[in-house]
This record gives sequence, C-alpha cells and structure tokens, in this order.
Amino acid sequence: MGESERVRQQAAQSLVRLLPRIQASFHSAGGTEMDWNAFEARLRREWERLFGLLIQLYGQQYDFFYHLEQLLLAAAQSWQRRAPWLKQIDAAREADPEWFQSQAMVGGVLYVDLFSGTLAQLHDSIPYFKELGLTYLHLMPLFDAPAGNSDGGYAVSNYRVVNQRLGTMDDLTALAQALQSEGISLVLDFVFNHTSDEHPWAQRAIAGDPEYQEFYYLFPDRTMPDAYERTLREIFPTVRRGSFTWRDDLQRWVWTTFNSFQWDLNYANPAVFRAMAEEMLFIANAGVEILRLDAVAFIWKRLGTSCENLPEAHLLIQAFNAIARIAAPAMLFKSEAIVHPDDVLKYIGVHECQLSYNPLLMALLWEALATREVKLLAHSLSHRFRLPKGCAWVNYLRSHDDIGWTFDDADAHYVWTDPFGHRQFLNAYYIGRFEGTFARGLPFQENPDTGDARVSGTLSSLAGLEQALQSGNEQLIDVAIRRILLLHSIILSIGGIPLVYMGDELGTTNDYAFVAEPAKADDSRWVHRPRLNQATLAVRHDPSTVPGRIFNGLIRLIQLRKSQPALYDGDMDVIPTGNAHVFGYVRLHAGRRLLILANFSEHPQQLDENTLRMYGPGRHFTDLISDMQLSADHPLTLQPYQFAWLEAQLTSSGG
Ligand code: OTU
Repeated sequence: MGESERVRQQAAQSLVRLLPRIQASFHSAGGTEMDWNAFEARLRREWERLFGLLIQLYGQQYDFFYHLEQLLLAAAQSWQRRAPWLKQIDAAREADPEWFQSQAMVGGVLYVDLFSGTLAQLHDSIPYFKELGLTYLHLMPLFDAPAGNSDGGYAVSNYRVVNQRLGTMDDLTALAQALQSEGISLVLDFVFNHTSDEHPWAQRAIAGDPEYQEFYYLFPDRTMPDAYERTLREIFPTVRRGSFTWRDDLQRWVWTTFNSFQWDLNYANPAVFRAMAEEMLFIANAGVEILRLDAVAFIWKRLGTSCENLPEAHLLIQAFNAIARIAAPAMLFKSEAIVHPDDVLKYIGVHECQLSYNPLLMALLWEALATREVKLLAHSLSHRFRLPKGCAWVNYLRSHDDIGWTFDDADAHYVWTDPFGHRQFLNAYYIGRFEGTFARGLPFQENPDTGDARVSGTLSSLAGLEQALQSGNEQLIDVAIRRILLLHSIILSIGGIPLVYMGDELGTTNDYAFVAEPAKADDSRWVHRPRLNQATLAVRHDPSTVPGRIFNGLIRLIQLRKSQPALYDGDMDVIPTGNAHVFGYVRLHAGRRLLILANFSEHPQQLDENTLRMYGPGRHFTDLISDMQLSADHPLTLQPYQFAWLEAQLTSSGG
C-alpha cells in the first residue's frame, strides 16, 4: 500500500469516528437537519484534502487527533452560527463560482477612520461607491489594535472586537449586509502571521503561561536568533535591525519580522493553527466575501532558510482554504505576497488563494512610466500573466504600502537591463533624487547595508501631479493627468479585478503632515494614506477642476470596462507593437476582441499599419476611448500618454 493510499484510508477511518460526535454537538447546539446536511456534504467533499494537509503539517504531534476533532467541532459551530443572509450568498457563490471573473467587478480600498470616521458613517458613502461602480470594498484593518502605532492596524489585539474608534462588531455586520444588498462585496484582512503584543495570547505568554508561550517564537538568549538571522532578510530595518526583539517583561527574545510589537505566530504548534482557524471563521461570519491574507510569505520558519515562501506556508494556506470551503463557502482568499514573481504565483490556485495582488504589474507600470520604454513590462508579462482557471489577479497601481521593484533579474537581463542598477535608478527616480524626474516620493526602509529601499507616495504625486500643480504649468498638469488615466486604463482592461486606492480617483497628492504625529513619523507610508478631502470630493463633477478631470476620466473608463464582454476573465496576450514606447495587448472572450494600446511617452508615437492589420482583418477599428474610427491603411499616431481600446470592425466600409 502506497503512502497516499494509507493517508486516504486513515482519513476515511477518522471521518467515520469523528462524524457522529460532530453531528451530535451540532444538533445539541440547535443546528437544523438541513444545515447539517449541507455541512456534512461539504465536509465529505473537502475532508481527504484537509486531512492530508494537516497530517503533513502536524501528523507527528502526539495530540494530532485531539486538535483535529476540536477543529471540526469549531467549524460546525461556526457554520451553525452563520447568518441566513450569508448562507444565501454561500449558495449563490457555489452555484456561480466564477462570479468574480466578471468585467463588472471593480474594487476600492480605504481606511475607515480616514475616509468616513466610523463604520456607521461609512453607510453614507455607499452612493459614492456606486457612483464609482465599485463591487468590492476592502476596508483596511479595523480590529482592536494598540493605541498609537499599530502599523495601520496590522498589529491585531483581538480578531473579534472592532477597534472602538471605528464602532462595534454589530456595526461591521450591518455594514457588510448593507454593502452586499447594493452589490458590493466586503473585503477584510486576515493578519495571521502575527498578533500585537497586546493580544490576550501574548499577554498570557508575558504572564508566564507556558501554553501561550508556545504560540510565539521565544528564545532565552541570542543563540537561535543569531542562527536564524544568518539567512533572514530584514523587512523593517529602520525600525530595528534584525528580526528579533528583546522583551524585559519576558526575559526572552521574540520573533518580530515586522515592527517590534508584532509577534510572529508559531504555526509549528497545531494549537496555533486551530486557534487562528477559529478566528478566521469568526471574521468570515461578519460578512466577508474576500479575505486578504496578509504577509503570506512569512508564516513558516525553518533554520537555514530565508523563512519566506517555504513549502509549509502553502500547506497552511491550503488547510485554511479547505476549512473556509467547509464552513464559510462564499469566502475567497486573496494572497498578499509582494515577493519574486515566481513565488507570487505559487500562492495562486483554487485550493489556495483564488485571488492575488499583482505586484509585478504594479511595479513594472511605474518602471515603464519612468523609462518611457515598455520592454521590461512587455517581456515580463508575456510569460508571467496567465493564471490557473478559476483564479484572478487583483491589479492595482498603489496600495497603502510602499512600491518595491520585485521584477525578475533574468527578465531584466533579457531586455539588456542591469537589474541592480535599474532598481537604484527607479528608487532615485521616484524619490526625487534623479534630475528631471516628474515624481515626488519618499524612501521607505532604506537599508544602509544592502542599499535596498522602497518608495512611498500617492499615485498622483508619483505620476507628476504634485510637481505640476506646484509649478502652475497647465501643460505639465495636463501631462500628469494623462499619466494617471493611462495607468488606470491598463488595470481596468488587462484582465482581473482592478483595485482603486480611494483618493486616487480625485488626484490626491502626498500629505507630509504625518511627520508631526509621533505614532506615524517613522513610517513614510503615511505620506500616501491621507484623509478624504471633502473639498476635492465636492468638485468632482466640475470638469474645469483637476479632481474633476481625473474623476470624470476614470468614471468613463470604469463604465466602458463594464460594458465590454472581451474584458471578462483574464485571457491576455502581449503583442509586439514595433514601438519601444507603446505597450499593447489583446483581450479575447466569447468571440469578442479588443486591442489595447498605451503610449508611455510624452511624445507622439506611431504604430505601423501592418501591425494594426494583424489584429483587424477588416482593416477598420473603432477606438472606444476617443469614439474615433480608424483604418489600418495608415499608420496610427498615439498622442503623448494616449491609450486606445480598439474594436475591430469586421466589415470593411472603405475599399
Ligand atoms: C503587509 O505587507 C502589510 O500590507 C503591511 O501594511 C504591514 O506592515 C505588514 O504586512 C505587516 O503586517 O512588508 O512593506 O509580502 O512585503 O507582506 C509591506 C511581503 C510588507 C511584504 C508584505 C508586507
């Protein structure tokens, strides 16, 4: 009998043993027959997979079966408590598992406090979200977190309590339901690599409870930290060197990959996996349809490795995925892996994360904007964009984080670019240390030893609007607005869910006031997390204003996206445009085809008529952006930063 056959038998036997106990507890807690049947069917469907994953991770533990049983009891209980409106969504999503592939999908992301104040006040903005066409809304971390610096909420002190400044759990659920009834899916974070040092688990560890000390990585002296650090990358070197923090109250070193108050969880301990699975299901039941898995790369550690992207990290996420399928089936995972593109891909799959940020596209769009050349963008995407069926990219231009240059070195060499020098250039360009740059940004986490750095700044400031507004030069302002719309035109058409960082739709520039707040001063990412500006919001319909020009341009693009069946799903082919400054690709779905072209330079660019003919057999196109007809009998001229969405007319009217 082979190993996998043995595991299959073991899985079947343990299910026979566990099911009656789970069922009895389900019914004694008031669960109905119908609900149990639905649960049991999904459990049976996912069981072998879940069991196989957990036995790989934790099979050596003497109390493996105890944890397994507790996990299933918790899953059943969570399902039993799941609200009827969520069970309806479960059914709808299971019947249409590709719902998120629709071209109608458009995402937005915001901080509740900076945008509206509280969760209750956010209801008033639903008409605005609908005006923008949003169907997906990511609210930045909103659970209980330390006062003062909490890494923007990424240090969670309690996954079941909303930060009291923002409201309550009831407010959150009410909002989720209100959004859902307007066709907007709620997206929240699962910050599962670490908790804050104020989380009850950390507090019990500090109080000396050995059970909870095992929830984290604690070391009595430098022996192990030194051994690990030989192969670790420093993530927040300006916070503190290395990845460990000495705690006087514990007399221990604590593993802290990020800030010193963010304690990495020890997933080698099955109790941690089980506890976090329960927290995950609790969050799911607040009405979350897409769960953003934060910092996925770091969740498993092994001595002598970088402790990033280890195989066990994937097993863990897949196990969480199986549990979600069983007890909160509507909920999808979105991977936040801002790492090498090969590693980004490994988190994406229907059994792992159905969605993923696309950090490569993000970084290379800025790269092309700085160089005015699309060779690295075109080459990289030509072989790195395709995803497995049932999965999708979340395409973004900016997030609440920094920009890092996570392209592949070999891709750079392929287009005759030195990757190290190029990253230095890009950093200099976007933090304003390069002569003639249009960008205004700040460095983030500059590492004095390696010379590494990342970039902070809002979309508009990095695209030249801040500098242009300061100069008062109308032509520069116009060019900056063109850059902003050009970038958006790509995330809205390239395939996947476009994600708008709220504020970008109004041309929000950097806010340097964060340096006056002690809790923010040391983290330059706050420069691009500004408060919603009511004055710009008020003029958004006035086409004579800068916010109005950006807003109207963007709304038009969003509406156009939604009307184009060719933009369904993520099938995308990069094409050779024959012009170093023009990025081009074809979108194809259900017999509908769009040829998308984008000029990344401030000079007019031409496209040869022969290139056009290859994509329009009838030789006639309509540009959906400008509403102009064009013919492939002549070369096409694209104005500075112009983009075109060309639909081929199959009937030739000319001759
Ligand atoms: C994430 O980012 C969050 O997006 C950040 O806001 C948090 O500070 C951090 O985790 C800790 O919770 O290092 O600079 O993928 O790039 O996970 C951002 C690797 C980060 C990291 C990413 C992390």
